[in-house]
Amino acid sequence: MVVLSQRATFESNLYVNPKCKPSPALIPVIDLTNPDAKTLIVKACEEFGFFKVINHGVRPDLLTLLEQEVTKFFALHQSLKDKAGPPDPFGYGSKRIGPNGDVGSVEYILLNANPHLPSHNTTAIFMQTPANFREAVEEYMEEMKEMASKILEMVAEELKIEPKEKLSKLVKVRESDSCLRMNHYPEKEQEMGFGEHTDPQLISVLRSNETESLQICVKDGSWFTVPPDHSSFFVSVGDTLQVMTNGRFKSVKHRVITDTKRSRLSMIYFAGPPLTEMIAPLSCLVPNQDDWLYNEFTWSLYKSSAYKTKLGDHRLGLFEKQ
Ligand code: GA4
Repeated sequence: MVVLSQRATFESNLYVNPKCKPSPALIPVIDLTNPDAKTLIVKACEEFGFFKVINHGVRPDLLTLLEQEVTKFFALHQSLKDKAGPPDPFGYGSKRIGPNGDVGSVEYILLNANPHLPSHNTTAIFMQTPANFREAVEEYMEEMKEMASKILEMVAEELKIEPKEKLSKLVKVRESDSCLRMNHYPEKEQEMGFGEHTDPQLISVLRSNETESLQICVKDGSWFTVPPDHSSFFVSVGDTLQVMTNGRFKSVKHRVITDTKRSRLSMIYFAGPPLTEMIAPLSCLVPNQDDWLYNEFTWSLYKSSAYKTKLGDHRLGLFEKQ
């Protein structure tokens, strides 16, 4: 099944590009219960680095509860929210994105999704929120971990990666370095909410309300608006999976533009490997190291290098083989 999406009328600098002809992009829709899902996922990762997931099995009441609680949090007085910031990188942040001067029309909460780390759930932000919010966040993180692992397992099966848990276990293990981001973009004349970037992790699982704000960049460099779908999830390929597949999958460039009609709420789970994990093209996919497009690195090194970059930088550049 495919969905027709709209060509974005805005380029990164927010000026209308008169050369943009309206031509539709096709965003693959993957039904997780479809026996062909793994083949379709791999095709989507190769063509777009992006797809939509339906029949995901996540309880709608959990999603509603979480959304209500997050909405309540963002509705608090600014001085209260600021007590949970500035982000380091976890915590509450407003307008500033990352440590290197990027700004956007957004406020957010970034949480560590590893329940085994001492900092987990003890951050100021968490201690100030009601217990049912904290429980919903915990449960949501578990659901997202499950979904991300399931998708990675399907990828491994389709690509005949042995053992088939090779990718999924990076997310499932106790040491997995994943995080959860909740973003609130105020309703506004079209402005950059979150500038163009790729995600550094393996894959990201996104859910949002019905705002026409998310845009992805396709192979020919043109931007398309992703038609929103409140009941589905959207999955994007991150830099780490691009490296492990030696560029067969591409991490998708994306950005968020504020919606003129309503504010946008989004939640993204970034599925990352353990900090000590060595990232390199998988030898079962690319047996000859001479064919590797990237030098190997630990996730910890890539992450610290990523945090020294600006949002729109080509982060993998430093790790590409000459
Ligand atoms: C992009 C993906 C995730 O939102 C994030 C972001 C992180 C941050 O907001 O602190 C970064 C950005 C993201 C990549 C480059 C650096 C780090 C902001 C920034 C300028 C949480 C992540 O892991 O990388």
